[in-house]
Amino acid sequence: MKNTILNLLLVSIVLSSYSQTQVIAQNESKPNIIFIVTDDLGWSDLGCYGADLNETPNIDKLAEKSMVFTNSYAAGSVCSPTRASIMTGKTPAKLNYTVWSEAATGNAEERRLRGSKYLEPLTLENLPLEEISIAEKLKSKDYLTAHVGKWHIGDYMHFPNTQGFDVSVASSQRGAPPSFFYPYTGIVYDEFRFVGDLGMDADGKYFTNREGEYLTDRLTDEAMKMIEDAGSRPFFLNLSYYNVHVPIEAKAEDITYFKNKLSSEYHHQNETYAAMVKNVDDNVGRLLHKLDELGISENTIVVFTSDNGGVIQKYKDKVVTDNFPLREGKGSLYEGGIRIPTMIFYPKNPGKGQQIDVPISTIDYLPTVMEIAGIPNDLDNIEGESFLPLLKGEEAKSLENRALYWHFPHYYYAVKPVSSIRDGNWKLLEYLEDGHIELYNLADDLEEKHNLADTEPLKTNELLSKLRKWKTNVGAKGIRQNPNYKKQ
Ligand SMILES: [Ca+2]
Repeated sequence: MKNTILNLLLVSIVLSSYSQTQVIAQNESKPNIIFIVTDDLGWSDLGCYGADLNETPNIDKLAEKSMVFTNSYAAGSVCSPTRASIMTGKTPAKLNYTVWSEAATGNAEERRLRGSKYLEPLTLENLPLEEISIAEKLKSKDYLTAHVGKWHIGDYMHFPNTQGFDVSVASSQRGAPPSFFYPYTGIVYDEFRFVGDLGMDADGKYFTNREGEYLTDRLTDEAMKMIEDAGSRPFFLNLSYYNVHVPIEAKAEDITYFKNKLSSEYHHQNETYAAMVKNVDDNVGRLLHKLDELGISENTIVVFTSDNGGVIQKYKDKVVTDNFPLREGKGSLYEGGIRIPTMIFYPKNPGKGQQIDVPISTIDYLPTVMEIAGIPNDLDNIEGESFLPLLKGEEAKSLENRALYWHFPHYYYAVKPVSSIRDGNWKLLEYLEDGHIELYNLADDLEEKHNLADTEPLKTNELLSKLRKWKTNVGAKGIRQNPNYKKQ
């Protein structure tokens, strides 16, 4: 017995003199958690998801040791709603945060003035302070909580520090930087925009020589600094890249590389966008390398995902991306707008790149992370469900059997106000202007080409009834006739 105690003492002395960080970081009950949330990255934008022009060797390598989700959904089809769902475990409809912040209240007023036939509901532009966030929950377990990058769910009075983040760098109320190059300032829509905190180095010096610096490189630098500074504390890092949202801007040498690679055979035809994707990949590589260097990779969960589907409109006369084989893109409730690439490295049960086909949603992150960190789920009004069993390689019948819901009572390019449900392989969309219904079977029609609403009336009624019941339960706001509308 004495020998055993002596040995333990010796081991602890050796370990503590070797590296305290390493010893405590290996506390498996509190693994570090990193979310890498890209912006507008489409379902087929990564090499491991079938991209042709784009190249993502580092992310593909991460996929090889991760679980790769083939039916991962954003709870919203645009930025802010999904981001709010990640933070709270609630759907955008329940939060009444169904459109991006800038469009939330102003757009409804604008439509009223324009005399459109239907008015969008008034929705939130700030995540209410009383909402309980994933960071608040982890902070209660003594995690260091850090947000780096795009926030887009609130103004300065609703920044990450109001939602449980100890550290917040480069946050922005707006959805996109004016430029991806230093100093990240400029006029957009007649408004002066900037990305906070990046004009000053950590040593307190302003405007050092950062000419040509690219935003995503800088965010990764800041994230790596945070990881180093975390020392012995377990950390939650919400690394929220502004890539690959517009403005479509990348480094000249990367653009040249993809311009030379372009082929008319490819689905993807935008060399600058491919260069932006490459930059994300480079930075994921750097970040993972840093985890290896610090010896904490084996105790760090890494989630890589996006916030909505890829943009299929043009930016500066060039189509941004293509979500093949999925229909449509950002804003839409067809698969191209909501199905997103997602991989998770869970060190206790590392994957081998295997595909998980069970649908998951961004509403599931809060309960999943709480379960991982051993935090009792006392939140009775969230809608997400922990998918930890899937990470452990176990069955999850309740996830397989549940339905997922979306509600977008707004206009976005060709997208009209619409609600949707996915139940098993069935997917139904209800368009709110004229009430028309579409029903698809994703098992053999992933492209959503064959509307079965007329030929499958029983299934249509079943899903429609579920969808409407859900909308009533969560208090989803609809569109309404504009009393001031005058037919031209
Ligand atoms: Ca987005």
